[in-house]
Amino acid sequence: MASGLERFGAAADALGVPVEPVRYPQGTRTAADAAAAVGCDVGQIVKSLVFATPTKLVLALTSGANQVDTNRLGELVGEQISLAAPEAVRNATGFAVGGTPPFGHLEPLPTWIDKDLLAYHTVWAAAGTPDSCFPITPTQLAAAAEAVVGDFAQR
Ligand code: 5CA
Repeated sequence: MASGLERFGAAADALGVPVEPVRYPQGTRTAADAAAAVGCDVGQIVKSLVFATPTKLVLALTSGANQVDTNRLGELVGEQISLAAPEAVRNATGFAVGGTPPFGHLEPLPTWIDKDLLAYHTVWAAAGTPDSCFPITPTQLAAAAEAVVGDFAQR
């Protein structure tokens, strides 16, 4: 069984998105862990958060500095949302919570991206494992994830 890192690399290749993941033995399971490992602002870390509606799963690429306002994101999605169960995340994306990458999933999910991420030159997202991240420009990230830009953070 290929590791999450290998599977994400293959999925990114298949999408034609060049990625250069970096492994951090100290771990990158949370946004704070990832920011400490990478040495960047926590706001530059991309949290790939899967939410469930009554009918589907959706993905919210959220700045590590922000919490999702589920009412605001639900309005954008057009349905009520709640955080998906870890099993649902793994089944839909092929990756575990803590290492879920922002694209390259088993099934493409309707995706929104936090507008605050667009303020950075470079952001860092999980590369398929809880000890890896890769850098990408927010514009490239939005394109690769086919994400809609939205304002859904708690203010
Ligand atoms: N590797 C880091 C930085 S890229 C990372 O994946 N961060 S994350 O925020 O996208 O993933 C951790 C997130 O997983 C948490 O913010 C939380 O929303 C979610 N999570 C943690 N535990 C659970 C759980 N039991 N059920 C559903 N989601 C969970």
